[in-house]
Amino acid sequence: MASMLVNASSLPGMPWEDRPAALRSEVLWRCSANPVITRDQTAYSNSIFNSAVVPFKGAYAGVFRVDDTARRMNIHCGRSKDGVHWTIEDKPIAFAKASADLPDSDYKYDPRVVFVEDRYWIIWCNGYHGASIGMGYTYDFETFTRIENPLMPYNRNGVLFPRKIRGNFALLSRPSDSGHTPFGDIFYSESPDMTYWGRHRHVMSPDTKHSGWQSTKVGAGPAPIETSEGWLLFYHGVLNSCNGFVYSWSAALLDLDAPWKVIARARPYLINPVKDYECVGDVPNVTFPCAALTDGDTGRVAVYYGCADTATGLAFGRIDEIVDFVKKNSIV
Ligand code: BMA
Repeated sequence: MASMLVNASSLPGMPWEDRPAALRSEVLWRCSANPVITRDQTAYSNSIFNSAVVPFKGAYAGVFRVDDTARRMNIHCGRSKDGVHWTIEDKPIAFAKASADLPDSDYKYDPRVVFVEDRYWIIWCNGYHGASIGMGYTYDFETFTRIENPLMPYNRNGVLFPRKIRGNFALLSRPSDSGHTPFGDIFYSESPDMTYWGRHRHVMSPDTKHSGWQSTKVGAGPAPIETSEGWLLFYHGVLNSCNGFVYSWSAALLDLDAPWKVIARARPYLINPVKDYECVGDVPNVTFPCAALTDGDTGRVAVYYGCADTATGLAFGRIDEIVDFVKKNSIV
């Protein structure tokens, strides 16, 4: 039986293009309008990439990584009617602090947005004595509240699951160093209250044996997508070439009740930097997924990914075909 989305809403108007006939064997294909978000779309932006979007009130809202022309990293709110054309605010999000003694952020980047229970949670890489994970929420994309950093430095790629697991909020993250981190495994943690995190479990390491593209480090991308075959996790993998890091991405399936158990994990990448806008920019050869939209009726998925740390692209696919690809090409 074909794999199906579970707990997925209908999203008939989500961004979509059919697979071009010339790309018969590609599991994911790029939007013809890529990059859909360009570097100078706000007044003072140097680049807009590695950003997160969600369906919101019949349209779309998002939190965008915007590096400004002083090369300060911050996150901005944006809105779109169709998920492709975006209006992004010129100023960064002004978070209210949930408690007066919450330390300031030195910077914010690589946001994810995930609706869990009653609100939209925002997770980002937060500057606090180096790279750390930051956390906040909004109900309406008008006012935003920041809560305690869930984990100690150094860490990046914090990604929430869209529902509680074993009665707890569940988070993926990737402990790191404070520089460009030549290593990186994905870990899983749980919290009863979004403040105290524990029950840490290892999920996956880089793979040096079967697939070069993910041989240096791996990190979770968009929020895991619930399917009948397990949590579908898009994740990025990094290869260390003679010219520096190359960021590609692919997918894995995690156990629904014990998501630290990897059921299947693809050997080949799904998207690798090949287009000009993925290979040329502030950091060449980077594709970095941070958000996905799905339609529960058709099984369509649209993934937003950063391109060369400069702009944002969209790729399309079908959940059943992606799950099949991961299972047929699994290294687990
Ligand atoms: C990572 C993060 C990402 C970035 C990537 C490639 O460490 O900084 O934001 O896309 O490097 O430069």
